[in-house]
Amino acid sequence: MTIRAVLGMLGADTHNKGLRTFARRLRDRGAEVIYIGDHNTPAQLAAAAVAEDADVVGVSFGMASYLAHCRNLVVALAEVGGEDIPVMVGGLVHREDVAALNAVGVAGVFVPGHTLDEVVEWLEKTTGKPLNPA
Ligand code: B12
Repeated sequence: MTIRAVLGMLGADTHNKGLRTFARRLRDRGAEVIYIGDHNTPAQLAAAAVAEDADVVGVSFGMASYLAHCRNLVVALAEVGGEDIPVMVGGLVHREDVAALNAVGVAGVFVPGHTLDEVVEWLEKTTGKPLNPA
């Protein structure tokens, strides 16, 4: 079984082009991608991740509101029994905020310049699953 990723935008940030592009690329590498669109609350995204039996949940930001949203997402996941589902974040994330994001419980932070190969390597290591099972 391959990696199942639930992806969605949080809050008012509609810079979804990056996440839609990432979703397609991840799908083309063999992942099962469930893309739930814009304007989600952390609770909605957490509920989708648990309902879809996700191996990872991914969010993307074009605006600098990611720290509060990510903190709330990690809390929301714990509230619905999804505390073991790792959170990854990408988009326009500043390198100097990586430590703060890790501190609120984000497992994978990908800043501009990270390659898809690096994300795939992280995903396989973090979930313990191969993207292209034989
Ligand atoms: C296109 C764009 C828009 C479009 C968005 C269209 C859409 N549907 O996405 C529109 C015109 C709607 C828009 C609106 C606004 N925008 Co705008 N926008 C941009 C712009 C020019 C490009 C962003 C983009 O699409 N890049 C292309 C994608 C493919 O790249 P990417 O996001 O980096 O994604 C790649 C990787 O990062 C990675 N990735 C992405 N997500 C994820 C997630 C995970 C988990 C992983 C692993 C990887 C990953 O994979 C992707 C593919 O390689 C940027 C400037 C810039 N050059 O970045 C400004 C920018 C993001 N916008 C900005 C602003 C201010 C706004 C507005 C507030 C403007 C206004 N006053 O109305 C509004 C806000 C709208 C809202 N509510 O969100 C600012 C944000 C500043 C900040 N960070 O605080 C920027 C940086 C411009 C600037 N220099 O000021 N915008």
